[in-house]
Amino acid sequence: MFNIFKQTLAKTAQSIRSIIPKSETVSVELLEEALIGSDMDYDEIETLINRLVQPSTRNRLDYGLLELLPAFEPSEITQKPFVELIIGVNGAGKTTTIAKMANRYKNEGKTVLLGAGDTFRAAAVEQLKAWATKLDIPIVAAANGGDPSALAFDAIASGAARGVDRILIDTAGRLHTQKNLAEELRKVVRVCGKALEGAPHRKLLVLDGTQGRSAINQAREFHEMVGIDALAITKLDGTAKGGAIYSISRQLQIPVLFIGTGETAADLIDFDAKSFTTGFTDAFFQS
Ligand SMILES: Nc1nc2c(ncn2[C@@H]2O[C@H](COP(=O)(O)OP(=O)(O)OP(=O)(O)O)[C@@H](O)[C@H]2O)c(=O)[nH]1
Ligand SMILES: [Mg+2]
Repeated sequence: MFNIFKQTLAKTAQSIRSIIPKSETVSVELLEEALIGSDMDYDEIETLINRLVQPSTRNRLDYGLLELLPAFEPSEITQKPFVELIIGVNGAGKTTTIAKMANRYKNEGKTVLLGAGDTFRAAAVEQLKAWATKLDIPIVAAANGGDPSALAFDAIASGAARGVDRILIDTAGRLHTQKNLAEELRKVVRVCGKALEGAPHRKLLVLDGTQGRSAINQAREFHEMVGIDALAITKLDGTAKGGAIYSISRQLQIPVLFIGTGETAADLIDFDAKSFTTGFTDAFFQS
C-alpha cells in the first residue's frame, strides 16, 4: 500500500539502511544504533527496547514504536471564525506552513483570511502577501514596524465581519530566551481574546524538523510562555532525524498535527501515527 510518509522519511530511511542489513529480524544492538542515528532521544529508545519482544520483527517493532506515541482525539472545530496563531523561532517555516494550511482549508471548501502579524522582519509582510495572491486568499496587513497585537485584532475583526471560517495569523520569529519578544507574544494572545472571545483557538508551534530532538526544549519554553495546543514539524523531507518525532510527541504530550514535506503549498500532510510508524518501520526491513 502507498505510504505518504515513506517519501518524506527517505533521508531517515537511508541512514537506517546504512546500519541495518537486509533481514527478517533486527538485533537490539543495531536497532539501538539506527534509532540513535535517527535522532530519537535515548529515553524513548530505552523504553522501546525494554518493551520489545525479541527477536525484533517488523510487526513487533511497528507495535512498539506506535506505543511510544500518545493518542490524541482530534476535537471537532465548531468556532467560526476559528483563529489560529502560528508561533516559532526564526526560519522554522511559520509563514510557509500558514500558506500550506490556508491552501488545505481552501481546498476543503472553507473560507480563509490571513493576518500578516510578522511586523518585525523586513519583507515578511510581502512574503505572506505573495502567498495570499498566489492562493487568492484575503489578507490583512499593515506597514512594517506596526504593532503585531493591533494587526491580530484587525485581522480577527475583519475575518469575523466577513464571516470567514478560518483566520491564520503569522507572527515574527523569536527565541524563547528573548524576554521582550515573549511579552509581545503574550500580548498578541491576550489581544486576540479581546477581538473574539476564546481566540486564538489554536496556538500552533512550528518546529524545524532538521533540528531533531533538540527542538524539545525550545517547545517546552514556548509552551510555558503561552501554552501550545498543537505542533507542526517542517522540513522532514530534508533530514535524517525522523526518529525525533517519537521523542517530541511523547515528551511534550502535545499533538503533532502537520508535517511539512517541501516548499510548495501542497507539501503538507496530516500527521498520522499509524502511517508514520509504518513508513518508519519499513526502513528497518528492506524489501
Ligand atoms: N524543504 C522544506 N522547506 C521548507 C519547509 N517549510 C518551510 N521551508 C523553507 O524554509 C524556509 C523558511 O520558511 P519560512 O516559512 O519563511 O519560515 P518562518 O518561520 O516564517 O521564518 P521567519 O519569518 O524568518 O521567522 C523557506 O525557504 C521555506 O521554503 C518544508 O516543510 N520543507
Ligand atoms: Mg515568517
